[in-house]
Amino acid sequence: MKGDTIAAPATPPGRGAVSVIKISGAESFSLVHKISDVKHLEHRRAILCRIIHPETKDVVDQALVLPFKAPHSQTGEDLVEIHLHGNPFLVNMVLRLLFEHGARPAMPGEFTRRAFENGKIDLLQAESVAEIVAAGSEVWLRHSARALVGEGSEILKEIREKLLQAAVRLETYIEFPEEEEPAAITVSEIRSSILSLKSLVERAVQGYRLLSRYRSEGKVVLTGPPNAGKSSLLNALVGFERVVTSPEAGTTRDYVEVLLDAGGAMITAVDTPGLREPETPVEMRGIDLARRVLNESHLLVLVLDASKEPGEEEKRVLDETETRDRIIVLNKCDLPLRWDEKELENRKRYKLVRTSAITGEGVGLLRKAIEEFFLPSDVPDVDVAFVRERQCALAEKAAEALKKAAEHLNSGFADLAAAELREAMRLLEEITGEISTEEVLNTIFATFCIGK
Ligand SMILES: Nc1nc2c(ncn2[C@@H]2O[C@H](COP(=O)(O)OP(=O)(O)OP(=O)(O)O)[C@@H](O)[C@H]2O)c(=O)[nH]1
Ligand SMILES: [Mg+2]
Repeated sequence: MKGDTIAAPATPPGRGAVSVIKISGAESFSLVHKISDVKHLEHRRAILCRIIHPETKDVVDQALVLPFKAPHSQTGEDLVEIHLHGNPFLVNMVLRLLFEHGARPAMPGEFTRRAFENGKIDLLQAESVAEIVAAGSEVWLRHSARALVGEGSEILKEIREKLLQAAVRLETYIEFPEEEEPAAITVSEIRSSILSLKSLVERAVQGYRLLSRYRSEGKVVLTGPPNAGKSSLLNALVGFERVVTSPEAGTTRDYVEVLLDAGGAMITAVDTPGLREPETPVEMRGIDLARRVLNESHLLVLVLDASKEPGEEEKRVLDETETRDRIIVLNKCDLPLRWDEKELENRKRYKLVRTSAITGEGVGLLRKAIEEFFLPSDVPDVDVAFVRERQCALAEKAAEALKKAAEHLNSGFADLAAAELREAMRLLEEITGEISTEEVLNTIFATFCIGK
C-alpha cells in the first residue's frame, strides 16, 4: 500500500562500523519515539540516542537518528535513518521492533519508487540509482552519476520543449498558412531543427551502447590450444600458483575464475581448458563449458605457444575468435620463436603481446593491455546519459519518429509531420516517466534491491 510506513536495512548485511535502517512514511517519527528515548525529532538534526525495547525496556543499542521532514526527504515523506552499530543481529532486532509497531518491510526499490511517485526524481534518475549501486567500473559509475543529477533529464526536457514549439508552429501553419512567414522558410527551419534534435538523441543512444560494456564487472577469458601456457599465465597474472599446470596437454578440465583488481574496475579472469578435439567425455564437457564462458566474456586472451610450429589447431582458434575483442599472446617467448609474427600482425586484434609465463617477461604488458581495455581513456562525451536499455529503445523509436517527421515535411505533409513530432514527445516522456504504467514501473523497480 502506498501510504504505509516502510522500513528496511539500507546497508548490506554483515558486520561493520555502522548499519543503517531507513524508515519512510507518515508513522516514521512516531515509530522512532516508540523504540527510543528520543524526545524531539527535528528535520535534519542528528541525535545520539538509545534504542529501547518498548515492552522489556532493555537497551538495544546506542544509535544515531537522522530525521527528515516531508517533503524534504529522499522519498518526499517523513523519513528517518537509524545508524546502528554494524551487526546483523542488531539490525534484525531493530527491524523486528519496527515491524511489530506498525511499519512493514519495504519492497525492492520502494524508497526510490516513492521518490519518483512524489516527484523528487524522474524515472531516468530513479534507474540511475540502481545503476550506481550495481556499477562494476568507475566509467559506468561516472556515467550513471551524470544521469542521477539530472543532466540527461534536463536536456530531454529541453528537447521536448523544442519539439512542442515545432509542433505548435506546424499546426498554426497548417490552419493559418497565410499568417506564418513564407512557408518555405518555416518548413525548412523546422526541418533542420528536427534533424539536429534527432542526432542529439542518436548520439545519446550510441554513447550508451559504447559505455554499457563497462556496466558490470569485466570478464576476460584465457583461451587457446592446449599446453600454450594459459594456466601458467593466469598464475603469473594473479601472482601466485592458483591453478595446476603441467607439460601434459589437457591439464585444465574445468574453468577457473579469479578476480583481478584493476584499480578502477574489478575484472574476472577465467582460465579454461585448451580448445581441441576432445579425447574423453569429461574433456568434451569441459570444452563445452569453456565455450559458454567464452561467449559471455568481454575480452579474450588468445594464448599461443611461440615455441611450437603453428598448425591446424592454432589456425582454427585464430579464425574462430576473429570476430571477438581479443589480445593475442605469443607465450613461451623465452624459447626459440617458431612463428611468423607478420602473419599475426595481420590478424584482427586489440593488442599483440609477447610473454613468458616462466620468466615473467611481458606479463606486466599483458596486464596493462587487459586493464586498458576495461578502463578506456577516452570515454565518449554524450549530452544525455542513458543508463538502461529501456531508455535507449524508446529513444531510438523517438529518433525514428523524428526522421519520419522530417521526411513528411520534405514531401509537404505538414500534418503528418506534426503527428510524428507528438509521437516523439510521447516517447521521450516515457523515458523520464511523465507517462508510465503500473506494469512498467513494477518491472523497473523489481530490479532494485531492498532498502533502495
Ligand atoms: N618455457 C616456457 N614454458 C612455459 C611457459 N608457459 C608455460 N610453460 C610450460 O608449458 C606447459 C603447459 O603450461 P600450462 O600453463 O599448463 O598450459 P595450458 O595452456 O594451461 O594447458 P592446458 O590446460 O592443457 O590447455 C607447462 O609445462 C608450463 O611450465 C613459458 O612462457 N615458457
Ligand atoms: Mg591449463
